[in-house]
Amino acid sequence: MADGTARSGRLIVVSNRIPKGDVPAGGLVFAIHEALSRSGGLWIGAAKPGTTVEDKLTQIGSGAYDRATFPITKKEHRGHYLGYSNSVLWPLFHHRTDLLSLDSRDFDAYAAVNARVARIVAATAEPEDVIWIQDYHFLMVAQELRKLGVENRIGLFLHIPFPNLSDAMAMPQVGQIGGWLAAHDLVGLQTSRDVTAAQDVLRSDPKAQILNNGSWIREGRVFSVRSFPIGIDAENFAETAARAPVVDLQMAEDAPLLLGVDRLDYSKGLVHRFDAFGMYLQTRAPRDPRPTFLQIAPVSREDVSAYQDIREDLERTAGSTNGAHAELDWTPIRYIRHHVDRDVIAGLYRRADVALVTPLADGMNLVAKEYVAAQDPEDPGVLILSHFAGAAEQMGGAALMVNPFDTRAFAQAIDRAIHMPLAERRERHADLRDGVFRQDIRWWTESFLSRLTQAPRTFERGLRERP
Ligand code: ADQ
Repeated sequence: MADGTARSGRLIVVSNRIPKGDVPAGGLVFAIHEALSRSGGLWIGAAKPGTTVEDKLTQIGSGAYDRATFPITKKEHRGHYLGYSNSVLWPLFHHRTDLLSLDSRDFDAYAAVNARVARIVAATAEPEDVIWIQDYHFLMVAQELRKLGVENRIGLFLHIPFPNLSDAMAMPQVGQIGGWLAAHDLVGLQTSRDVTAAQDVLRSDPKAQILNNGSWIREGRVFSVRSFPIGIDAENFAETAARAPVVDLQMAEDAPLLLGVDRLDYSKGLVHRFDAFGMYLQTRAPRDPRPTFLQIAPVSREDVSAYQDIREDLERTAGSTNGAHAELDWTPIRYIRHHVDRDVIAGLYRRADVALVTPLADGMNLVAKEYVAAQDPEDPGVLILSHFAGAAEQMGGAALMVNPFDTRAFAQAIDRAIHMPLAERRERHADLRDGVFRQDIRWWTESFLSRLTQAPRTFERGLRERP
């Protein structure tokens, strides 16, 4: 195998999103594309919601690997994607139980879609194929596959945080989580904090037991829960940033640029970030060059009401901060809601003096890593990072860490970042860059897949050993 993992079968990846045409660089979709390009195999994702469904894949691409979609109805999309995935699991896994919207019909749709995906995978998988399920949309697929008698190696990677036990208890299906996890051979999480949370949930499951080697056993099935912090294609991103088009931001030469790049999501802490910047503006030395904070945040999941609320909150905050501080020739906050091309973003990262990556909860946050990769090592900018980003576990030693809820301290961190001497910037950046380049996307894929392919087949042994 080109990636050094001992696999004789194909790699089958299941994810909700699947690119219909060219694969956009960056993010999860790109990571999957990278993994499959090197190993070959099959990528299965959701088709555009329609009216009728059959247990059948539609091929949408071939080459180094095949791409195919499974069908889903509009009604299922509402229940599975907008409902259970994004109005139950997403808020709950991001500590926002206040935003839960429970409806048993949504869970029924979630279970039905997961069962269909499992039937389709079962029909196509050969015994040696390795199945890799991505994210919270498909937590039940492995369990359904096991019910169908599929004994292939199955891995799950959860891109978002794992909920702590008290948050998990807000979901009616909390008692099923152990069974969902145990159907995999390997469950990958972003951080060791997530692994601890998962272990707490498993400890509350009377059927699950931890083994001496740290693996778990549940109803005769052995599985492991480990952290595999996702990375980026750092080399490629650094190159893109270095030759990115220069955008004329119409700013004074010495004016600092602060940058935020996020999907518009309540987990990203955008209102808290705007508030902290507002407080910084109130307290900054009047003789300092006037800073610009550019926030790029395209809307996402607009059909979910919590997302409409955050958009209104954000626009109100930006408006009032600008109203209080703007001058005829200066708008402190520039807020862009539409999509910006990736190479333009890479150029902005390189140009930015400070990046604000300050989520209230985040599985990892790739923007933190992209920003570091994009910097000029000779004159790097400063990463302000929230303790609540998964990235904090790897980058917390060298980034400027903030608690986004503590507005005053956050504002002080902005001031410190803007005035940080070159020697300190270089030292912090060298440390961050080393990690981002070492633990990149290839490292992530290989660590997960080699661990999965070596997972002990204890279930089979267990069966054979039975009298
Ligand atoms: P996301 O919540 O989508 O991902 P993130 O890790 O920041 O969050 O990845 C977003 C990606 O989209 C980055 O590559 C970024 O450059 C890009 N992006 C963001 N805003 C953009 C914009 N306006 N225009 C163009 N591109 C933009 C989920 C989890 C994260 C986890 C990832 C990967 O929520 O915690 O890091 O999966 O596992």
